[in-house]
Amino acid sequence: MSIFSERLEQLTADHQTLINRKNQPVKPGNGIYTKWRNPVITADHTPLFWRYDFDPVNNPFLMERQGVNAAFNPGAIFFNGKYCLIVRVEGADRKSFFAVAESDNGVDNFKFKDYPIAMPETDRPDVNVYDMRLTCHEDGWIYGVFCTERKDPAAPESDTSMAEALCGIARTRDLENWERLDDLKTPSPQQRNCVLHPEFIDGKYAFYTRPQDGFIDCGSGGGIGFGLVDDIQHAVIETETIIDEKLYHTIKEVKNGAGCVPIKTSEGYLHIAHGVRNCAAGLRYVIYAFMTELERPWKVCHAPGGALIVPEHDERIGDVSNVVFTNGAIVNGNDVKIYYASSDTRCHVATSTIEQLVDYCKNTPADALTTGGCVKIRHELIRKNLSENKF
Ligand code: M1P
Repeated sequence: MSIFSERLEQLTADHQTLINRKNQPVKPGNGIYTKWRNPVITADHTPLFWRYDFDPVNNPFLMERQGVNAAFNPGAIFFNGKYCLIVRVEGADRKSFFAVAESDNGVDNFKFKDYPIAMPETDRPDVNVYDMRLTCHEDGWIYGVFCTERKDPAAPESDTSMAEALCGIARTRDLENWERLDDLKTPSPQQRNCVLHPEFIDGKYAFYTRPQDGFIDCGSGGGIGFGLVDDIQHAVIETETIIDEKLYHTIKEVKNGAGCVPIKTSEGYLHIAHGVRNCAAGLRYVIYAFMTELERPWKVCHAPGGALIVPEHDERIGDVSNVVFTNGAIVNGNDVKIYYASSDTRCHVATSTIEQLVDYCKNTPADALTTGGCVKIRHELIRKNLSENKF
């Protein structure tokens, strides 16, 4: 058997095994959500025909010609009866692109469509695009709001790393054909982690934003912002208000950013976001939740302290270690599937219900912001449990 044939057989068998592998919930979990054992998507899930040239004459060693480095930070939507993830696929060349992967049950057997999305560009070509949030808007379109990154035009010639992040906007009706709209303009020089609210507010489009002064450091950006837009084709936010600020000695001490599209519940909008703090090992990204009022989705009404999801076990390691990040969730009836990525490398799912997540938001104590305050709250819980003779 030739090297080519032998490798082809093995690669195909391994890929089939991976795609068809059944997933399992990790029990008992924490009662808030259930993590699932296997990542739902990894770089290895991308089709072999994206990576290998299958011509034995041109490629006798069946080498990988166009490697895929990572598959992470998926936007999510339930579309045509399928759980669809629009995954940030990162090539070996560091450039990310979007690609749709579908599953019947949302927890395993995700399969990529044959072609990645060829996202149309504006007059300023994107150097990199990533982290799409998908909003089914009441205007009838599906919007994809994502980060578009280009070299900072203000960068001195010697600086080959200064970048500019802005919010790109595109819309579709079928997840295949996309119409690119103008990038969002805001008072801030840079934007990342923008999310389009699914409903009009006072007849306007509403965005959650994350103003930032620099590409990495959000500086005076302050936290998750909110602003209104008249014309989605030429979107401009004149006034940006911080609705969930970064805070000293919390899980969002350095920065935070909106995650999935807010989930409407009878008790308010449920937001699942990310918070970042600094430590000797570098930045640590965790996922947290909060709720805003139904009538005023910019007003926080429940803010449980601490993190909802943290990187654990293998999740802690990857290209950018110690990171969990979410930009997509799918709601089906009461069931919620939270898609999150670990360490900028792979995608996972955690399953929960609206009931559980609302309970979590309403009944988890807020961060007391001091050790004394936190111990007091914990004492109350212990006293209650012991006095009721539960143990
Ligand atoms: O590397 C961790 C994350 O960093 C960025 O998030 P933020 O804008 O809050 O710093 C994003 O680039 C995200 O893609 C990445 O996962």
